[in-house]
Amino acid sequence: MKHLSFLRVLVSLTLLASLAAPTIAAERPNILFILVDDQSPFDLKAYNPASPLHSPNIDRLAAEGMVIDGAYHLGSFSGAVCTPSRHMIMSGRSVWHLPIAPGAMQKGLCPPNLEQSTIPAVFNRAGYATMRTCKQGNSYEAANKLFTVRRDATNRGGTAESGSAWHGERVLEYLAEREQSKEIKPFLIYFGFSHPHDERDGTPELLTKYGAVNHTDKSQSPALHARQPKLPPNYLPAHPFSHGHPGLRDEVAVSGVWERRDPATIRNELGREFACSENIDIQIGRVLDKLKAMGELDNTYIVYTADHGMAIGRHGLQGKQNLYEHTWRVPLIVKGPGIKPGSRAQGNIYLQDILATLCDLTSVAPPESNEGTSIKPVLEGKQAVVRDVLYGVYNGGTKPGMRSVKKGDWKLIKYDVLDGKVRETQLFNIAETPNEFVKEHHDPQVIAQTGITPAANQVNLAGDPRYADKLQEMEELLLAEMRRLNDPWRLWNQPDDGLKPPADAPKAKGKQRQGKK
Ligand SMILES: [Ca+2]
Repeated sequence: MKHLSFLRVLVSLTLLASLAAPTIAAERPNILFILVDDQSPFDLKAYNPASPLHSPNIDRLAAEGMVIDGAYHLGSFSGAVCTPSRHMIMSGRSVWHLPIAPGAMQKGLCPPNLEQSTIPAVFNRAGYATMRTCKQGNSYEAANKLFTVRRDATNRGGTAESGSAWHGERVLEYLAEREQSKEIKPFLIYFGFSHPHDERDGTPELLTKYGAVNHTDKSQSPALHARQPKLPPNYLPAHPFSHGHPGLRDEVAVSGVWERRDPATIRNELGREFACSENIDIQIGRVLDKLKAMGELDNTYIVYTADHGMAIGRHGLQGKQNLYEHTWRVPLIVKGPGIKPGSRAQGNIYLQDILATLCDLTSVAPPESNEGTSIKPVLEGKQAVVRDVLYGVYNGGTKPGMRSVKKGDWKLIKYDVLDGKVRETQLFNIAETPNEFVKEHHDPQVIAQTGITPAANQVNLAGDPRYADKLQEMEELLLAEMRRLNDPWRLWNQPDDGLKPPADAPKAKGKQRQGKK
């Protein structure tokens, strides 16, 4: 008798356990990975409550999920910053270990056939239905073509057919097909947009909303309009010194801006950017509504991010080829099962952590070649950060280029460009100077334009003897990170470590047209 009742208890316990644990095969979560092209986190209300951008659907994702404050991309060795960034997202590998990194394959820093270990390959093998829509080009073609369903086109126009609505339609179409065919495989949808990357041709209604026009007259600035977004707080009419990439397309040739940095041009271009970003938000809303109607929304992890940030007038820069926070950082919002609504975390994550995270959230084994770290413990509120030190590079222009390192509130940026003609160091306390103000932001003429008067300590602290020890500590951290990540260059004040710069590194040219997309 005793034995029987023990068995009965055991059976009921087993039953209870099987009810409590999700039946993995039937309920594997879906993934909706949303990637926009060129967007600063500071454009979004989730990061900058003062932003006039109307993005109710992205705001709702933030309210129902987690906002990551410290999301970064490792950087680029090319003016086309999109390209390495998208390789890192797809493969989980760090910047100098990518198949396209200068010298990486020759030095054995990247395994062959890496595309077989990227997001679509991994999730196809795991039994997911994979679908992608995104821009074409400046991406990772070998990986892109592994999605089972692929609907790519570069759409940056101001109509439904030529703009972001086209990408939204492709996802809606795919979801409708799944309904029709009664597809039971969970999905991984890579929902990419071609905007707000220039040309930022918004729809007429949204351009009007932000007081902007699709300005095409290079000979003059567009008109100022009260509805245009205000100048960014760290606006400058010019960067204080050369960024080291002469003729860089994004800094001299973007239609509507060119080399102009006057307030009317910058405010109009921000209006265009916001018109494009709001259109993206509308498309996200349509897809979320459809997922809800299908009963799939609650079992879907939704990740919203960008391939890198963007300057548009901040620090007198226009493009994505710098390491200030507005450009080095990316927005990152994640919603899904087990993530506390309205939560925030510092995270200290890189875009290369996406693959490992998606694998962890779906109990799929990450590929051996993965170097990213799952941020699941952060998303579950168990951990604040996945790393303490962050490294960034931009050296698509003259070498060795720019480098940054960040730890806690402290950030160092170094510039070693134009054959030694520019050697600059910036040290910021980001908690005290989140806008990375430099002495030019204290100029009364700039203050008159932005309406922002920086405090006396809100400045580059690299030359301040009170911070000499901190500067030394950050310099050492940067060198350690460069060594750890196999950065093939060294800066003027670092040991050369016996390195020879990669043979295939492009030489600085007078007029480069890199970074087209
Ligand atoms: Ca981009």
